[in-house]
Amino acid sequence: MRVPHMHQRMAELAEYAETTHLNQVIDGDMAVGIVTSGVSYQYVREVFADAAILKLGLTYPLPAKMLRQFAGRVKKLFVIEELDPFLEENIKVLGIQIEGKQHVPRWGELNKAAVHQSSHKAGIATLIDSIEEAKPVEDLPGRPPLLCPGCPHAGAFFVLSTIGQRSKILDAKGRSEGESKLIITGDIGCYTLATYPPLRAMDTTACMGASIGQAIGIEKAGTSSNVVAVIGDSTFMHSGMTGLVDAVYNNAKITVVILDNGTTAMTGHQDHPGSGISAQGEATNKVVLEKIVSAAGVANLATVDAFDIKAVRSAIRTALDSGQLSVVIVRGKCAVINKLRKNQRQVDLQLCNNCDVCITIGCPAIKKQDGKLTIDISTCMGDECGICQQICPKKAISPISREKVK
Ligand SMILES: Cc1ncc(C[n+]2csc(CCOP(=O)(O)OP(=O)(O)O)c2C)c(N)n1
Repeated sequence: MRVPHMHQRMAELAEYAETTHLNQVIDGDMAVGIVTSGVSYQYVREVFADAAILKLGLTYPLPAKMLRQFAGRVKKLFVIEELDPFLEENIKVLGIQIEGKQHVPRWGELNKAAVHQSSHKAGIATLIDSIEEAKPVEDLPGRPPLLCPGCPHAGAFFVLSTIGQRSKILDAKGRSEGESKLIITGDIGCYTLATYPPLRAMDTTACMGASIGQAIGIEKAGTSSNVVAVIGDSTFMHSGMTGLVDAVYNNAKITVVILDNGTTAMTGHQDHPGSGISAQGEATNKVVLEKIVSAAGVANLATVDAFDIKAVRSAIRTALDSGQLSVVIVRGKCAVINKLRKNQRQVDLQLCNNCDVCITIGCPAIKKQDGKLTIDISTCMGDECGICQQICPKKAISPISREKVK
C-alpha cells in the first residue's frame, strides 16, 4: 500500500517548499505584498516597480510558514494569478487574509494592462506609475489560421463544406443564414482549423475523442440533419475507438470520417499505434485502422485517397445516403513530413473566370492579388496534392513545367 508513502512525500515536499530557491521573497515597499507565480510575476514586475513580492515557483504544496511571515510583514496581501483562484483559495485555507479574484479577471490571459486595472480597482494604485497600455499594431494583413498547402485534411473538409452548403449558410462574419444539411462534430488536431472560413466545416470541438460521442448524442436527440464526426488517426487511437464501439452498440446512424495522415501532426509528428514506429523510434506492430473499425462491427467502411476528391466525395455521399453507421477513412501523408514536391500548379488566367472555387479549399499557396489568382510555387505541393486542379470548373489549373519552376 503506497498511501502512507504518498502522505510522507507530501510532508517532505511541504518542508522543501519552505527552503527551495523556487519560492522567493523580493523585498520592496511593504504597503502591499503581492503573491504571484509564473508569467503573472512578469506582469507584476512591470506594473509594480518597487512592490514586495512573494514569487512562488512551487505552488503545491504551498510554503505555509513563508506565506505567514510575508503576510505579517506587509499591510495588505494581494494575489495576482491567471484563471481560477487556486493560490488565493489555498492561502485562505491557511487562515491568511488575502484579496485577489474580486479584482483580477477570472478568465483570459493576464497582461500588463489587466494587472494595472485590477490593482487600481483593488485600491493599491498608489504603487503604480503611469502605465502605457500595449496597443495592437494596425494595418497588419489579415491572416486567418489555415491548414498547410497540400494538407491531406483539406479535401475532405472541402467536400463536407460543399455537401453541407456551409459557404452559403454563413455570411462573411460567420452569422447563420439558415440550417445546414450536415452537423459536423470535430475533434482535436490540425483539422480543428477547418472550423474557420473558408472551410467552416466543424460545429463542435471539445477534447480529444469527443467528436464521436457528441455525434451519437446529437443523432439520438433526433436532429433532422445528417451527423458527421471528424477525427484524426492519432486521436482515434487515443480515445476515438471507445466512441465508435458506443456508436455500434447504440446503433447510431452517423458517419465517422477518420483523417489518417499517418502521424500526430499538431503536436510535432509523434508516432502512434497506427504509425508502426514505437515511441523509442523502432519498428513495431502496426495497429490497422480498418481492422479495428471492422472488428467493432461497422459494416459500412471505405478507405479513400485524401487527394482524390471524386473518391472522397463519393465515399462520404455513399456513407450519408446509407442512413447507417458508416466510417470513411481518408488517407494521405501529412504535407509537413512529405518532402516530395514536383509539378507545382499554375493558373491559366485566360481560362480562369474568377469563380473562386479554388479559394474555398483554404490552401495558403493559392492567392488572389489585384483580382488575379496565382499559386505560390515555393509552397505548392504539386503532384502530391493537385486538389485545386481537380475542383477547378474551368480547368484553368495545370502542372507548371520544370523549366518554369527553375
Ligand atoms: C488529452 C489530450 N492529450 C494530448 C493533447 C495534445 N494534442 C492536441 S492534438 C493531438 C493529436 C493530434 O493528432 P491527430 O488527431 O492525428 O491529428 P493531426 O494533428 O495529425 O491532424 C494531441 C495529442 C490534447 N489536446 N488532449
